[in-house]
Amino acid sequence: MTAVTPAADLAAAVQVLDAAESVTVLCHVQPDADTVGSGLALAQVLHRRRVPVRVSFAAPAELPVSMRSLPGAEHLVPPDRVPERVDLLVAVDCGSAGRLGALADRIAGAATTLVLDHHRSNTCFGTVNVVDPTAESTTALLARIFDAWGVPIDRDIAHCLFAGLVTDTGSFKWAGPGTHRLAERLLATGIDGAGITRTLMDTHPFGWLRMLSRVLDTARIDPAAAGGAGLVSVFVRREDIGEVRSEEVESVIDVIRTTAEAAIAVVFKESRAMPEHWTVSLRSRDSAIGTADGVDVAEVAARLGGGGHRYAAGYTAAGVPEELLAALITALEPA
Ligand SMILES: [Mn+2]
Repeated sequence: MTAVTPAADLAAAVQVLDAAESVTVLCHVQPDADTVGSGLALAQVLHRRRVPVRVSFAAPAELPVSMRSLPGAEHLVPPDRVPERVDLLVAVDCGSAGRLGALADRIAGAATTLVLDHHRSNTCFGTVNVVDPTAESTTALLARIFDAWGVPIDRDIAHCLFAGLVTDTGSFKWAGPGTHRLAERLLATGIDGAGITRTLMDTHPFGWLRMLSRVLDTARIDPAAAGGAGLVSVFVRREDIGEVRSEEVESVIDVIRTTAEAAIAVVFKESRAMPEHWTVSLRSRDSAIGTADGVDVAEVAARLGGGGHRYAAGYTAAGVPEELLAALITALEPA
């Protein structure tokens, strides 16, 4: 059966958006194409309705290069241009207030906070929370909200929505009933789906190959981890990153998680600015097709202070590699 967002949730979102006199949309730190696509799609809709709107994210300072061709980028402002007091604040694709980074303090100064998200671990930190874990992406949830609102989805908005859909489904590898129907509808507006996908997911500078070879050389496997499910792990240290973009670092997990001998994959990514501070990406796979009985990494990440989805989650940590790996292996032990 096709997943459906409860009509009451959609109506609640529409009511808040429709009543807003000005809107500040916040994306999560280290933004991906789902949070930025959601932010820019919503900004374009509001702008056309003559509602003043700005979109921002706390870090890094620049929008990742792969997302710069997304329509609506003119609505982006640096975080220091987000005032202390705002009318309606909309957080897109953020499972918790912490995902807003330094902009999380703007919630206190917002008349209303609307949370639009699809992370199962969402803490519902808004005044109004529309959280649908059955949505493939936050942009898919937005498509449902736009429909409930009577907003037409044209080519520019479809481009942003498709960006989130194609990336969060891993190029439609994790598609569910209805996913392709939404993709078909977005493609029918005339967007270049192959071009958008290539720009966002399949384009890396030559330096990526060198970075990969250094990093992959350090990969290790722990077959006994997670009660025998197996863990493959990699550390991306500051000196490995060199000049490559954040997109290149984020792509490492997609190579690691293909390891046959491990049901769980982890990549520890060291901060460029702060030595021994790491963001951690966790992936789990179904143990068999259609069984959905793989390890729930959202639960594991939550135990370590993070969150996410059943098969893709993350957290942050500080320390030396051996300690971080040991802490994760402990957290992976079956209860
Ligand atoms: Mn997402």
